[in-house]
Amino acid sequence: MNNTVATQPTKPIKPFKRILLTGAAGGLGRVLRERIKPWAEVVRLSDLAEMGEAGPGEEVVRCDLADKAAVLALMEGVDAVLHFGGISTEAPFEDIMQANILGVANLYEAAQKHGVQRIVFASSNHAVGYYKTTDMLDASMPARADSMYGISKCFGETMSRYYYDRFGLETVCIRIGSSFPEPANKRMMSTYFSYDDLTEMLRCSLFAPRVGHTIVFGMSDNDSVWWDNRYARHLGYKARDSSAQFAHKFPDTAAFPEKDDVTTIYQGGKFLLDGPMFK
Ligand code: NAI
Ligand code: 15L
Repeated sequence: MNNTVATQPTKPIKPFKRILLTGAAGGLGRVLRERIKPWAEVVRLSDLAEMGEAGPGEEVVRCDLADKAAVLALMEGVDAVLHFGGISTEAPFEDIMQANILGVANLYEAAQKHGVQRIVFASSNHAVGYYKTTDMLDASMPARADSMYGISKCFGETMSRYYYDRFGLETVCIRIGSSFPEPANKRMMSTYFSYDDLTEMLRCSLFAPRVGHTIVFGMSDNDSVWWDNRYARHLGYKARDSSAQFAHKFPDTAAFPEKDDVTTIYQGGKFLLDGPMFK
């Protein structure tokens, strides 16, 4: 009997051939870089900024999302995209327009042309930041952006819906709450989204058999939440972390929202006061 094959070390099967991660030089991109490797034979990392050398199983491509031809080339050979690139806070509209509006349009057109199967779009809670912290939202409720930045995320959600309806290109839009090592203030006790839970939501978004066009709120299993993910149960996401472990950092039990403080009355927090900005 020839047992040569049986004694070879088993090569793990990676479900995707090539995943593109945009925003790879950013805060979340750097966290995700290693974590997403088990899911694809090759991870193509892209950003406007420097990302360091490509490691094993990586390709590094500098690219401005606003450059249509460069984005088209970036998408060559890609079967799934984790779209984290762009401006991530309130900024002059002209800048947001380039990175987050033109950038998303370029990304979807290139993805469709190259037959990408699925995109996970890093949307934001600021698409709905003008709801109150006493409201409970679900994904069927109209967007209420709190900023130019939030409007750009609404644009991305609408763009992805259109590419699903027109071409069947699937997207999960994750309205990320606050994904940082730990909550930095009382508001984030509600919006906290641990890195492990973010990774799990990405895994679910990529591997759920069918997602169509899904909007999901990116949050951990926090004690006090403003969002109901009833329309995203098909993703199979279960949070493992909670902001409760950081409760000792905010011992002040004063009422939230605080009277006359719009940054606690509305879900978007300080974004309510940051804009609008124009150059
Ligand atoms: P970040 O600002 O640290 O990273 C964004 C990256 O996008 C940067 O490396 C930047 O160089 C790159 N970028 C900006 N303009 C670009 C362009 N024109 N072309 C190519 N790359 C460009 O932001 P972070 O925190 O890593 O967030 C990643 C994504 O997740 C962003 O889209 C952000 O809006 C979204 N998000 C993040 C949240 C969080 O809690 N960290 C909350 C909600 C949404
Ligand atoms: C976001 O959309 C931002 O990208 C991030 O920097 C945080 O401000 C986060 O929302 C938040 O609301 O805490």
